[in-house]
Amino acid sequence: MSSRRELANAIRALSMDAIQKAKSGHPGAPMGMADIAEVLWRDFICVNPGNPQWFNRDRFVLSNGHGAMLQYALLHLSGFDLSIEDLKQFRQLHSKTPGHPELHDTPGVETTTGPLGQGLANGVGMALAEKILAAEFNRPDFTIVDHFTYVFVGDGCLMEGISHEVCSLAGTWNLGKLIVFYDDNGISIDGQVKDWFTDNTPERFKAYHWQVIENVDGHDRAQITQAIIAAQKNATQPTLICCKTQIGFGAPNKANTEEAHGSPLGDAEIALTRKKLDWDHAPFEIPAEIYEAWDQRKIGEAEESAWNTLFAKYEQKFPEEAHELLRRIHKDLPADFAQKTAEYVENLQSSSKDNATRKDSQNWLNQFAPQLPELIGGSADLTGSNGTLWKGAKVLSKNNFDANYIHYGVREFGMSAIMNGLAVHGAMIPFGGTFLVFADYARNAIRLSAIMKQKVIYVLTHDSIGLGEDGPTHQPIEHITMLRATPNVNVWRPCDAVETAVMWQQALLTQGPSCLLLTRQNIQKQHRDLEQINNIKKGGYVLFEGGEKIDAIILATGSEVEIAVVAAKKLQEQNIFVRVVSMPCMDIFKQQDAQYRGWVLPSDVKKRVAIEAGAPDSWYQFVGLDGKVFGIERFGLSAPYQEIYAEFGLTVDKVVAWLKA
Ligand SMILES: Cc1ncc(C[n+]2csc(CCOP(=O)(O)OP(=O)(O)O)c2C)c(N)n1
Repeated sequence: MSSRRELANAIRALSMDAIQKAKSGHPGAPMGMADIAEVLWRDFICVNPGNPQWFNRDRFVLSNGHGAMLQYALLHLSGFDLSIEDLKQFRQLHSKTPGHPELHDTPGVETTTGPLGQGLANGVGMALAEKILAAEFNRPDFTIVDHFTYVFVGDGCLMEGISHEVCSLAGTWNLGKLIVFYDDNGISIDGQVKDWFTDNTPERFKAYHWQVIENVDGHDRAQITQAIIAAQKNATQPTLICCKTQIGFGAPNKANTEEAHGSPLGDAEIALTRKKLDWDHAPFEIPAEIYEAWDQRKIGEAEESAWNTLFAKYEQKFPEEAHELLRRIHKDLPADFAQKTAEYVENLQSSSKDNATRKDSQNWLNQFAPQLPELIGGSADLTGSNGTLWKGAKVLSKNNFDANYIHYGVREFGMSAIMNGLAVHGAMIPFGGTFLVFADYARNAIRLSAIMKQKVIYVLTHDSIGLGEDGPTHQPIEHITMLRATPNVNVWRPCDAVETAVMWQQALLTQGPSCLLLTRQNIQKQHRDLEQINNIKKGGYVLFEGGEKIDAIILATGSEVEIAVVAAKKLQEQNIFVRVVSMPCMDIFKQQDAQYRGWVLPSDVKKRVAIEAGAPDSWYQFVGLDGKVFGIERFGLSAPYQEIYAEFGLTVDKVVAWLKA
């Protein structure tokens, strides 16, 4: 029978050989954490390789995602659909084994990791999702939502500021089923961390109200086992298991040095490592008995089948709950969602008033959030300003997880990465608010929502100089362009209640992130017929037509649409006929067919103006080089907003003057 060290060495060998073959990668962490991974994956983790999506599986996150080969080796050895040929393709074009773990690319990978610290935040989100769903759906004798979330982190994850944001919350929320393994190897890329990372990590986590298990020898199976048992037993505190390990364990010259961190060990060192580990198999050759010992397929199948039996009984006893949970797992919106929201939009056209779009957004939530129990709202301490709380929302606290609203505190990045964790966990749709200007703080998590195509909704209010007196630090300028430049994100900037309602409807119908940019200030309601209302969801549409012929086109979004319409009306009085195109979502407009785009923006109309209180860059594709963008290319000002608009020339008179010139 293979010894457990040999089983761990299979991970080491696969990692060093795949990285050597790829001529790039990070062998140190996989080799250092192999013993921990072997104990966790063979003795504790509850997953079904035959069905990686089984809902009640334990979640595993490799937050130190550069150690990707560790996860690939684990998945391969455990029997997931990841062959030895796939491992040989590590880091190659279109392989199932990309350079860092990517959701959707590899069966068994739960979230995309690599940007350090965010996997840990995703893990907090997953553990939170488990707790919220358990509170809603579990019944006595029917703990149908009941799993652990395991996260591996390195020094890098714990140095990143986001680890503070999310671990503070995990402690506050008593996330007892979150178990984090700290790979305390004393090394990061620049060398020994003792010169840049001297926190007392155990004390730091105790201060967050975590259970901390210190001084575990990460190469000693008995100690690792004991630590996991103690972690699982503690239902009221998340656990940090601090494991002392050697980076590159087994490599005689490179272990314990930064040389093992991020480059192939090299043929000579690999040969010596084979000797030292007593591993005399050829690259990518794993003895049958080692495969057998690792194989989790039967156990996983049995675990899922036991759960299926439990769920079948649950379904009999609690048919409504079972049906509801399945609906959410399958990402189905309530059957009448599209119809009801469409009717609401039509009514709004006559019933709504001039308003701030953040208020319109809150009105929409008041109407529909109660009908969407999968929505988990929240804000980074700007609830009142963002308008994210709706009537009847249940606020989450450590004593109440039967909830759907989260006060994240002042933690924009943490909130956003936790929302990614909630979304990838499944059965929930998170949305969270902050000011648009602080999208910068959340930025890389928004990027990961986009890479992973997760339905995470960012409510970003105070979307321009229109917020007024708070001044340049609070007035977004470059943010709209930055968000639009991010692939897979729909950036909405509605101009009134009707567009705001369509925006929410579309954000919920889209499998991917949406950013909702909303005003602080009141803006004018626009008039539309039914066809125009129906065209809002196309991202851009003709809102106002000056006359039969089109002398010029003004494009605008959000608060600047009213400037465009008033300017067009003034010009109409002077027999200059201007079409106004409202473009609440440029990303979606660009996806429309050429015929529609050409109909909205006829190519023979060259005189074009765009108005948007932000960086002008994204508009030149629509106005052309001869066109004019009324935008802002400097930081804002502290003053009543009407004065700032005048100061920056974003006025009806300036637009009229340019079009007449
Ligand atoms: C946010 C972020 N910043 C920087 C990097 C680049 N990077 C990858 S690994 C690493 C060092 C991580 O050190 P540690 O967690 O101790 O990993 P180990 O050396 O133990 O493998 C850095 C800086 C990254 N992946 N993410």
